[in-house]
Amino acid sequence: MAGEFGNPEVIQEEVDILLIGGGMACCGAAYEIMPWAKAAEAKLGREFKIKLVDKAAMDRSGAVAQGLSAINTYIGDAQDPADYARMVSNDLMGITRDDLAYDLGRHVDESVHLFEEWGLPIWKTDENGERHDGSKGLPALKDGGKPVRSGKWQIMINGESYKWIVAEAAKKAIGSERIAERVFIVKLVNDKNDKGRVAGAVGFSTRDHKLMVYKAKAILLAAGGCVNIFRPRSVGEGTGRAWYPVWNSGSTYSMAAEAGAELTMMENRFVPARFKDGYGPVGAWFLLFKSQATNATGEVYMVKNKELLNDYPPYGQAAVPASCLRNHLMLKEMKEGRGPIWMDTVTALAKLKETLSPREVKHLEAEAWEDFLDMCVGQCGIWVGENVEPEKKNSELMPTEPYLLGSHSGCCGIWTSGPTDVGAPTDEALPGVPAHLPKGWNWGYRGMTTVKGLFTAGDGVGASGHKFSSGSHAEGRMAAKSMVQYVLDNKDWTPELDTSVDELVEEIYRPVRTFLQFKDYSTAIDVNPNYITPKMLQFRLQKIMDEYVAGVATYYTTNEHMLKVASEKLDMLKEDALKMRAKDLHELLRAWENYHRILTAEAHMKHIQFREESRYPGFYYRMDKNFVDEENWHCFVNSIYDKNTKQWTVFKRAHVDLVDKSKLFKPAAH
Ligand code: SFD
Ligand code: AMP
Repeated sequence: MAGEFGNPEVIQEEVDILLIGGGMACCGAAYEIMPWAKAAEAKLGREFKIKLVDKAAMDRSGAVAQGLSAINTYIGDAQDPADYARMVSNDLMGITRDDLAYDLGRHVDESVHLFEEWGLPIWKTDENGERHDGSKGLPALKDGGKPVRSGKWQIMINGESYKWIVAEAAKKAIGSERIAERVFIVKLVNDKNDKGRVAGAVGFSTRDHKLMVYKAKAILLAAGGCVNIFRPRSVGEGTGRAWYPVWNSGSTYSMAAEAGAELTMMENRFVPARFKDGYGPVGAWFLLFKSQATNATGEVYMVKNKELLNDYPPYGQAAVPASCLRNHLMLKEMKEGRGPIWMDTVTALAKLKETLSPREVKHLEAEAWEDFLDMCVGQCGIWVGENVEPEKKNSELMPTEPYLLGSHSGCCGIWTSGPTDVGAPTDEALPGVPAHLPKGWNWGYRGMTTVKGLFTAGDGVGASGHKFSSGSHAEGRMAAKSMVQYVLDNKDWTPELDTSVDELVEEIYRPVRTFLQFKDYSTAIDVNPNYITPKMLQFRLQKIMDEYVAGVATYYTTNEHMLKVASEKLDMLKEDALKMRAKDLHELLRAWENYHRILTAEAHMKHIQFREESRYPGFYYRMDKNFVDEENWHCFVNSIYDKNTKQWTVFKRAHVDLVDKSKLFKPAAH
């Protein structure tokens, strides 16, 4: 029976593996999975069933929707995966999982080589050292072609169609019959007989009146990071603009938490320095164009304020200060009234003209625009609207509102099982698990969360970071392989949902029922004492987070008292969230996105409350504990949510360095 509004058709499907998301990580998983699944079929003696569901259309879904101008993680032959693990650790203030970073470092280049094979143009340097964009036809990276490095880890691409290219390969690999686009997953369902295991997921179509109930033996939850829990700088006429994609709504963290998965480092956030109002990324400007950022009077704050780096680990020794510390030095200028902050594009481009050939200069001037046209077209709109020619007029920089993510320069996410063959032997190993990683870092399947059968990748994997697009793809591939193994190891187990389908339908359609029940009570559809619109609820969440949990309103500051107020207000918001209305499928999507955002925001707040120090100055400050306390807080902060009691348990986990970090430090001055 075809569904109708308020009375959806219920579609039930049973698969071996469900992939939630169609972004970089799930595209990696989709590409990788088929050969392993085919091999598994021989052992199972039946078809291996796979389904990928994405809330949007894969060609342009997720963070890479608009494209990108650089691949930020390519190891190459001048560095090794241990160097990469060091860089990740340094940028995230010393608390990351070396096993995860190292493992990613040794696999990521293969994904980049595949992108090139699929048609992504990668910039190259020729035998004379001249740079060419991807159209020149120089040898492929895998055949010894030399990439144009913007920075030590980043390579330049012509990447407007990056996502399209990666999605095409993923779709071709698993086939369109295994893909459901525009299906929003609302929640995971645990197993009836084992609460610590995942057994399925439910969602709804954002186009048709259909509700989907999937049973699965293993699930990859890779639905991106979380945007729009803080009031954005862009309000009013600018509403909707953000740097990270607004459709990353915390589904990964909230659904994992509700299923009982242990989260890690949810106090971490990313506050990127960006071109003001258009949110244009700065990487190419700092690294490729060698531009500098200054205060209002032209002073370079990274030089002027460098003493501030001595207050925080590694106490001024890092060759490249962590992203949060770069913000910290910038914020001093802003807070003390020496803003605005300028990206000195004029000097940077003039200097490049002194050393490059005329052809390269022309190319770079075009790249100044193409950098944004490829990945953040709104920034070009701002430049055009404000008569900015970067070779003639500098642009303002601004730290943005906070975003939660685990794949870019942030490390919040889910605690996952590490690789099985990395790390020094330790006598702390679990019985039956090879002695190689600290206790609690590996339980057999790479990328599995602490919930059996639930895997994650990309923004979902916490305590690592700096994977970016390429690393997220690689991590999805690794998860695919171990999920197939997990299914094989559990071949006699059949998932059973712990909640009835009727109850699930009732819950998911509650905002629709609320609307239908009360819509005629008032004459103005948005004004009604019986319900709240998702848009208004989102404003409320953003106001709480902005004003009490260290958003832009307070220059990223908070304290224990403000957090207590936030906690009370979030509790009331959660009560009111049950009264959200959905007047159509679009609002139903918005309602459930909000629900995911609220739980993610709560996790963030609880973790900041628990960590009694300011580990990430420049990203947030607990003014009552405005220091880094290496003695007591050089540790992971992890949490588990209980969906029945709605309580969080937050706790410490020991941090262990597996890679020697001293190589990061500057040579001693003589
Ligand atoms: O310039 C549901 N990123 C950059 N990476 C680079 O390699 N180079 C760059 O240049 C980078 N920069 C950059 C980047 C991102 C953005 C937005 C800009 C600039 C402007 C970061 C990468 O893009 C990022 O690390 C990866 O994409 C992360 O991959 P992944 O797979 O973890 O997330 P995703 O790609 O966003 O995909 C999420 C998917 O989930 C879907 N989804 N589906 C079903 N149900 C739900 N409930 C769902 N919720 C979400 C989404 O539709 C999507 O398919 S720069 O700044 O440095
Ligand atoms: P962004 O455009 O800010 O997202 O940065 C892209 C890449 O460049 C990331 O790997 C950043 O860590 C790196 N990056 C950006 N700015 C700087 C900087 N000033 N110094 C060193 N690395 C940077």
